[in-house]
Amino acid sequence: MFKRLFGRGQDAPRTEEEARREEQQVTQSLEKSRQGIFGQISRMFQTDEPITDALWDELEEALIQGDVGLETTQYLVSRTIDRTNRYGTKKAREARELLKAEMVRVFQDQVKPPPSTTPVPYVILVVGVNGAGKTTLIAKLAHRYKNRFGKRVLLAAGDTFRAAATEQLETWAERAGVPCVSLGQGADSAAVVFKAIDAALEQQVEVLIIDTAGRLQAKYNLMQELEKVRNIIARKLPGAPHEVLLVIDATTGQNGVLQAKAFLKSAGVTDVAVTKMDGTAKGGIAFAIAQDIERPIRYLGTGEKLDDLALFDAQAFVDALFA
Ligand SMILES: Nc1nc2c(ncn2[C@@H]2O[C@H](COP(=O)(O)OP(=O)(O)O)[C@@H](O)[C@H]2O)c(=O)[nH]1
Ligand SMILES: [Mg+2]
Repeated sequence: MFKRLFGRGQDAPRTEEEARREEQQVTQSLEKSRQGIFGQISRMFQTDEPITDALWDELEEALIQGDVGLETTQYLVSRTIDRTNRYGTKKAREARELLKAEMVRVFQDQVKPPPSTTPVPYVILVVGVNGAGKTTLIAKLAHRYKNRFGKRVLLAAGDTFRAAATEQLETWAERAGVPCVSLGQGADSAAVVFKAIDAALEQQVEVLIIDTAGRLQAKYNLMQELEKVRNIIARKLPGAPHEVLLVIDATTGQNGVLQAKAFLKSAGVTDVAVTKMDGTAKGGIAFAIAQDIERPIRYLGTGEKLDDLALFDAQAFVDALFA
């Protein structure tokens, strides 16, 4: 199960032990979801009761309550009904695995094949609204690349808008033991990126991770700025950024997904990270994200510490919801 990773970049290889540890983190972070709606769904499909229309209605209602979203819910329910009809499934218990398989498929529809080579420096641009968890995720990624894979990592404090944003990244960089390029608050974020790429080339950095601003009050300008930053990166380093990671806070629900959609075009999003899974009972938001954003979910944030990061594995995620 752990071999089927969405690995792009240099973070793909995991030992069995690492995979197991991350699976435990995910299972723990979904505790609230299991106590809520998903536990209820799991129990609905644990009985030997015959399958009835009422069961499907109940499932539909529960999935919507679990923040799976209307469209994805209807898709999941109708596909599961089709399968049970096709296989002549009679008992609720027997439909459980069929439902889970359809849930896994929602995520796998977005999987892309990994590239054959990894560029150096591998540039990751991290985008998302304020408070989504960008800076924390960058610290976790830096920690992961450096300490688990021994990569030379550099951070760039591209969120020059918010007071203390650069200091926050610098503090995290120190904790993760990686250098950080910063020009302070109010600096031109393009200048930060320029300097960071020069430094990356000079110091033979393998992974450059760039933080960005996320203020939505001036949405139009933010998108313009992200586009500008992306163009500057591309001009300085053809082919970069190699990964544009959109960070979405799971606790913001459907509204958060809607906000996140604004980034797709301007930022050229390639992948998604879902943070604060540990802080919500509505883990179902991940399905809505996969279907609405139409990008693979690469990471789950499972807490506030450097280690609280898991590679997203569709099967492990669904198993954890039903555990
Ligand atoms: N519980 C929990 N909190 C998180 C997670 N990721 C980030 N946070 C918290 O969310 C808040 C905002 O994070 P930050 O990285 O500053 O967001 P940014 O504005 O997008 O850079 C901070 O208090 C973080 O500690 C997570 O996976 N779980
Ligand atoms: Mg930040």
